[in-house]
Amino acid sequence: MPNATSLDLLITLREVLGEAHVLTEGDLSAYEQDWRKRTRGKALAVVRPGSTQQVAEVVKACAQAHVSLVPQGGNTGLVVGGIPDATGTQVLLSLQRMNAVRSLDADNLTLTVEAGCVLQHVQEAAAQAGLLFPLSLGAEGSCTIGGNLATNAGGTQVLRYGNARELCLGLEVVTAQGEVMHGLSGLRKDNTGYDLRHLMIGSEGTLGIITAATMKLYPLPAANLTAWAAVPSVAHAVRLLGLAQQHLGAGLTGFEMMGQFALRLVDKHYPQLRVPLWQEAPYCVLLENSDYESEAHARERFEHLLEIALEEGCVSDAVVAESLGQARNLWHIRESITLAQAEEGLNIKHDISVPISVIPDFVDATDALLAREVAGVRLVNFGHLGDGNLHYNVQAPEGCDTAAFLRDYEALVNHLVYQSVKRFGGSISAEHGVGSMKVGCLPDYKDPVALAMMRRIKDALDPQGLLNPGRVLD
Ligand code: FAD
Ligand code: 2HG
Ligand code: ZN
Repeated sequence: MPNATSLDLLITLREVLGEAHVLTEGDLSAYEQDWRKRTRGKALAVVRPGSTQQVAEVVKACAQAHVSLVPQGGNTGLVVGGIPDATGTQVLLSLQRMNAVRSLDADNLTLTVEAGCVLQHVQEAAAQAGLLFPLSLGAEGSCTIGGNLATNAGGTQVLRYGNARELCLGLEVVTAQGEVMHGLSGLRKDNTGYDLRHLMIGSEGTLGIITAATMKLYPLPAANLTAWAAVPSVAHAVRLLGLAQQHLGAGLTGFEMMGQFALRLVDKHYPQLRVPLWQEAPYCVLLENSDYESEAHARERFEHLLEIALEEGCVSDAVVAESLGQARNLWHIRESITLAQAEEGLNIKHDISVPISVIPDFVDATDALLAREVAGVRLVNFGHLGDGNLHYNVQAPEGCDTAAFLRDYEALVNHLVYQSVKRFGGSISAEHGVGSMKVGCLPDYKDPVALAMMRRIKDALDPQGLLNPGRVLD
């Protein structure tokens, strides 16, 4: 039951946004439940501002009432960072109505979009101008550019174009005090002090609310070549990566590795996708080359690489996509692993990174450790090998009660995997962020001085602790 202050706040929010955009009743599960259906929160209200000015007024009203705010884009985050907690006291601020493309500057190769713009629409706006916006991930049909920046999303083209961070030139941000920071610069060089853009990117809604961004565009490549290769081991996949880098140079755009069990789940739940070669090898690799030279020349080089890899034995078999449609199907298979895992049941996710050179040893050691400590565990190992970033995921033993498995084993599995990551010099989160799922164990794996600096930054920018409390820092 909202108290008097909350009721006053709701009145103010309705004055600012209009009745229709302050939701307190009906089915709010799209905003209150996380994508993995692991947690359900309860908001005091879901507010849907339509402009930066409205966001600023909402933040000011909440700050005055000492009510905390949770920013949300497409709600596809995987670490329970963008839904309200269960208290019914937080305001869920959805950016979805702020979805305009503000401008495109073809000469400057930049695009300025509002935070709630769906990633796929950003890609389409670039394509309509004959340009490329390269950020690409499985959730692109519903995640937003604001969410991508708030989580510093990676995806499948990081090898060549970098994370969301590398693609961002400027931000417009509403601060915890409700001021607007106007930083929508299309400048590639600007050394006038601290780069606050980089503080906001990856801050998961805890330092400010991103309302718009200026992003980099690229010329469209003339040729894209995609291959799917069966490899005898993780070590062979790493060797193939080295060969691909040597032969394709900067043209190597994506390099994804997928374990046999991950592909078996796709085959089981989506047989119509016809997963190639998955029964032939413990791992498959999906690699892409994009080039500005002619298709024929690029294809010659790509096929030469695969011949060498076959000769050297680091590939046992391979198929090359003959058309854009075939290439899209191969990527679709890769991007269906997350959904196939969800179909199979609740699971434990990891988005760890280790130096590429130690990935084979990391996988061998961690596979053995988990097999010994958690009988029957099924490993769904796949991810962005080219970036040293694996989704070293864990599915409950066949036929067991998944909720009971998570209750009894999730903490142990996380501990074993994270300790292994630490031994191999890695990070416990390379992609999805900390959210509320990893907040408790961050102090065990983050440098204490860095963590203390993070706390001081949070205190300085959000002294009331109103922006997404309990996420990233507890
Ligand atoms: P939300 O889920 O709404 O929010 C995520 C976080 O950002 C929350 O902490 C939220 O408070 C904050 N936030 C959202 N918008 C704003 C804003 N405007 N200002 C400040 N804070 C904000 N991630 C990857 O990195 N790589 C992948 O390849 C990848 N693949 C995925 C595939 C699937 C099928 C799914 C479901 C998720 C995947 N993700 C991946 C995870 C996820 O991080 C991304 O989907 C995306 O970046 C989240 O965007 P969103 O708009 O849905 O954000
Ligand atoms: C991907 O790379 C995403 O497909 C999701 O980051 C990973 O489901 C996952 O664990
Ligand atoms: Zn990923």
